[in-house]
Amino acid sequence: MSIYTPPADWFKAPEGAERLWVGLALCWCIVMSIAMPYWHFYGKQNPTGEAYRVDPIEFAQRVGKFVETNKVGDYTAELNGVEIPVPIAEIAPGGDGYLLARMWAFFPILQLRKGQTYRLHISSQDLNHGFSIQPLNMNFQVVPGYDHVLTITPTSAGEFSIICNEFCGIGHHTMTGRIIVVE
Ligand SMILES: [Cu+2]
Repeated sequence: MSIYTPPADWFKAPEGAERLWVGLALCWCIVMSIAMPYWHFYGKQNPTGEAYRVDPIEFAQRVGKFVETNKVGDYTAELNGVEIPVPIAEIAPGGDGYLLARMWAFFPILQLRKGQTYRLHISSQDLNHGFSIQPLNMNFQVVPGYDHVLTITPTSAGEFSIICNEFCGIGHHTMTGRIIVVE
């Protein structure tokens, strides 16, 4: 209950400049509301992919097995002046490959062939990480307990960096990985 009764004519329809600005804002709201579904269907969006529940330890074991059977070499990564060998694993064309994200690295280095299609399983061993392939505009969340499956077909050869773009602690800025695409 108010302390006094407002006058009966308290509401006045906007007029003049106020009317113009409210009208402009309303038009823009309508444009943006149409743009959202439009961009969903016609914009170059990242695919949502598939996701399955997985136990983080079990996923790490699958990654280990994948690296054991598909290792083709070693890659020398450098961190703070220290050289660290990281295995390179090649995914069989049309097959399944595994990538593990953890504080603060991606494991292993993946090798792919241009024009072949792969199912790439990505998960995290500890906490939420990001999976962003540079310099492409691809960006995904990597959540522990979920096996995120991306169906990918590399269209150009070269070395691509993977960076984590979800802040994941003190070593976040060093969390990088690599995908090698060969002809
Ligand atoms: Cu991370």
